Amino acid sequence: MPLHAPDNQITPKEIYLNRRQLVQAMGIGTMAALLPAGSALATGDDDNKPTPKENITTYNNFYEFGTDKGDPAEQAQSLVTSPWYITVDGACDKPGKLTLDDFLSPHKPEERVYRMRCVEGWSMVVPWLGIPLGDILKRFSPTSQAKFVAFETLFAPDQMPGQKGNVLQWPYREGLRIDEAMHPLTLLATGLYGDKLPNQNGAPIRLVVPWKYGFKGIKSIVKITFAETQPPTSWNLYAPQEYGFYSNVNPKVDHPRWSQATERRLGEIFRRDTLMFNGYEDQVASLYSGMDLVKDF
Ligand SMILES: Nc1nc2c(c(=O)[nH]1)N[C@H]1C(S)=C(S)[C@@H](COP(=O)(O)O)O[C@H]1N2
Ligand SMILES: [Mo]
Repeated sequence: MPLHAPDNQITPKEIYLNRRQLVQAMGIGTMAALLPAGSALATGDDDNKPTPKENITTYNNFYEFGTDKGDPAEQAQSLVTSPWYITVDGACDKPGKLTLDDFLSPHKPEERVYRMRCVEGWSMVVPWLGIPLGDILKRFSPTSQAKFVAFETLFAPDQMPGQKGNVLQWPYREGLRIDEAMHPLTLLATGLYGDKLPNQNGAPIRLVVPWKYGFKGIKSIVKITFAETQPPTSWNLYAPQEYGFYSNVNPKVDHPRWSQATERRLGEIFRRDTLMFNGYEDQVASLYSGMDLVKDF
């Protein structure tokens, strides 16, 4: 079965917790809203209401710990997150190998509530704790040759049982163009809901890029490289026709196996329309002016 499948799981728990939503929908005669993609119902005021922590920490993609949504919460407790080292190298004047404390000091994580959207068609609103990636990258004095930034997750099959198989090429890799990496919305997250990052969400440090599909948000990062050319990424290596390098949230560019027009918030029943750049169009569209977003998907 190919990794990543269209989201169609509404759990009995979610229906139970959302009887209000169901009753409202029945009241206006739209039981059909349960079914077709494209019939988004939930919009408006609740757009940025944080998703319950329970959903954020039990419905995960972290294939190093298994391919089922519940696997990371169960299995990632074996990940040793302290001590933790991050190597920063490549096209920069001050490369270094740092501990997490070195990395974060003197920066202080701040709270940022972001909408997040998985390519599978589920979404959530996460109160992250994080530091703008650009603030951290500047400390390493990238040179004018640094056109991209490449990231790698820990490779440790003894701690990450999924790495004993080869569903993806390990270590997990991701990349951004340098202007995307420097954009003030882009974070290195160290926590959520005011607490440190749970292992299943990518402890101790992971990338958060809210206008891109979730898989760009590489977890448990151990290496950051300033690159002169576009770096290889795990999902693009796995299925280049399904996952481009940019992977901007775009309801008009369908995944070859399913529509990207709508999404379902974790903890909710009804689907909502997906917005261009996940609703961050005003902030990020200028990064892509002049690009063909169908070709560079
Ligand atoms: N190392 C690593 N990072 C990863 C993944 C992964 O499998 N391994 N999955 C990605 C995908 S597909 C998504 S949708 C998000 C999910 O993040 P969350 O579980 O914190 O919601 O993590 C991304 N980062
Ligand atoms: Mo995803």
